[in-house]
Amino acid sequence: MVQKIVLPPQEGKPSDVEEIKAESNYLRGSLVESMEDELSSGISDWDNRLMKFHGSYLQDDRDVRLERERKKLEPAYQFMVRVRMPGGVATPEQWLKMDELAEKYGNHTFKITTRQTIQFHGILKWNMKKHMQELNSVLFDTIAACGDVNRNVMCNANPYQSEVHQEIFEISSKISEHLLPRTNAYYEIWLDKEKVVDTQEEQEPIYGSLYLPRKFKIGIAVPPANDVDVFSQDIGLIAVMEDNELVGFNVAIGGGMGMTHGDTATYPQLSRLIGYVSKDKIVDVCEKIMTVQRDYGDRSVRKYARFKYTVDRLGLDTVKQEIESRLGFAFEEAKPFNFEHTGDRYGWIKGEDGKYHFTLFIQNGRVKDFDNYPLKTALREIAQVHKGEFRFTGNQNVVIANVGARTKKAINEIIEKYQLTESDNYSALRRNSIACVALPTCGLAMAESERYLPSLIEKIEEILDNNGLRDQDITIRMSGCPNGCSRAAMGEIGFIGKGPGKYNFYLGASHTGNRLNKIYKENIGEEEILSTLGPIIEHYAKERFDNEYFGDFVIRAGYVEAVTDGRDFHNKA
Ligand code: SRM
Ligand code: SF4
Repeated sequence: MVQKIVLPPQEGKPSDVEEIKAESNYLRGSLVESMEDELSSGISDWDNRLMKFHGSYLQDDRDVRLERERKKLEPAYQFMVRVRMPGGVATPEQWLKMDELAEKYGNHTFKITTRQTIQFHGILKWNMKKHMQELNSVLFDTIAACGDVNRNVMCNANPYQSEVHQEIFEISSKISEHLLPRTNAYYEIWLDKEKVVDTQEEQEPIYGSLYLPRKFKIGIAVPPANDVDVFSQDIGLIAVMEDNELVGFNVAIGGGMGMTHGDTATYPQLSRLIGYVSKDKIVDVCEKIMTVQRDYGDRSVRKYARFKYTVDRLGLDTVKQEIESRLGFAFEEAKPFNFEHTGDRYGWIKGEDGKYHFTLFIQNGRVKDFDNYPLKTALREIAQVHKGEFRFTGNQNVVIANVGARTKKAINEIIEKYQLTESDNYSALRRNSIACVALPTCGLAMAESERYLPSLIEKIEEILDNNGLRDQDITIRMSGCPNGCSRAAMGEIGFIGKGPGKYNFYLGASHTGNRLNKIYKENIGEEEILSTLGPIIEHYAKERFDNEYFGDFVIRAGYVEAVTDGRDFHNKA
């Protein structure tokens, strides 16, 4: 029986972003004029807010910010562009275009993100339109890759369950398409498509003219792999299989990682199960859940506007009832499932269909030609012979997927030529590491992340080696600020930037992604990180149970308390 309920109205004056959206004429604003303005390489704050809905941010190179300020120059403005890529799949042709665009307009690198897509950095305003158009020439767009809308839908990148992966991928694309904004603005501004004459007639049937109160994220996991961190999503879908066939999904709602230092009313949260639905209903289920957030999310204070706070404010049961009432049916009881890991499995694997798949570790997702490691060149050569596809993982890695036996030989030669399997020698800790972009491009970074984590891991590796733990899988994640783009609150070891060279240090998330970590030490630098972590790792080496993960051990040994509800994240023991 579906119950009708009446939710309380929202309070508070709408935030300035609500005003920008309302007056944007369905995300157009004055973006055309701003992009054509030759007086500045930047755009107004107002337009930058709208730019996000088009998958791009105005940034500046923070490495030269002070120097330019001293010289009374405007910041070194440049744009970041994020591709919309539901399920994280690109053809070799698309890869080659991205490789080319990074050279032509970007900073000669691109970044595989924690949501299975690609980001370009360093694009100058004058090149933005060409960049967008060339992306479009290989059927990529950037619509809704950022902004107060549903973002890139993640899906499991599991290479061996080929048929299920294909179906899950198709479902993630369907959800993404269904929840795309309908405005023509993107096509007019970037692709020179004909202008809609009467925009009043243009409708956003799902979003309305104010879109959502905040960003919204959906991810689909296929047990036993939780490589999309399903409990960190606004909607986490867990595939349910019967006799190796997908039958439906367990649905979890209200996860999210962001918080603000010093404000305990903000916290990372895990999504919580509300039940099971058959697969034919899943697109509708996602739409109805999202519309509850559209109608009841906080549009007044943006830091309290994510769906997780709506769920916690109204109560899980109330929100579930409201969703059921909009759907017109009730969820079935959630089905049993079991996750084993959040990380990727590297190297070659043969799929059910006889095709081969190679998962390559890409440190922090950065694709570039490093000194003595020409990774970008190697992947370009692979794309030139590859006939399958590239799949990006939520751990910032890439799967060279669907390779036939003959092409496997050619790809293997390239792998060997460029020693791409060198990462086989890395510690399991490094192979389970994620770092967000942070400096120099991220305007919100308080500390380094991507540029620092590899060297910190090198030092932790010495401790691991001394304790015989080089091959022990431990997840480690670093974010340059509390927004948590690396999902740092779900790392068995987590670091969240506090200031230059300083981090809050967290311990105790689960290896399978169903528990948050908890602060162990605040605002510490490298020396203290190592002197604190060293004895804990030593203790773990000596006293762990068979197959006990590090995250579980630190809880059993009393270093931190287990956090299974984000509202306990800040509680002191
Ligand atoms: Fe993120 C904002 C990078 C995944 C939570 N994120 C940003 C911005 C755009 C900074 C800004 O607003 O000015 C960063 C751009 C940096 C740069 O220079 O490129 C940024 N986020 C990233 C990426 C590229 C990190 C990475 O290294 O992979 C990831 C892109 C994902 C994608 O392809 O869509 C990325 N961001 C995440 C995740 C992880 C996830 O979604 O699974 C989270 C935590 C999950 C969540 O949303 O709760 C995340 N990003 C945030 C937040 C905090 C949101 C909140 O609830 O408070 C912000 C800030 C904001 O929205 O105000 C943010
Ligand atoms: Fe930037 Fe913070 Fe996200 Fe890192 S976690 S990319 S520093 S917003």
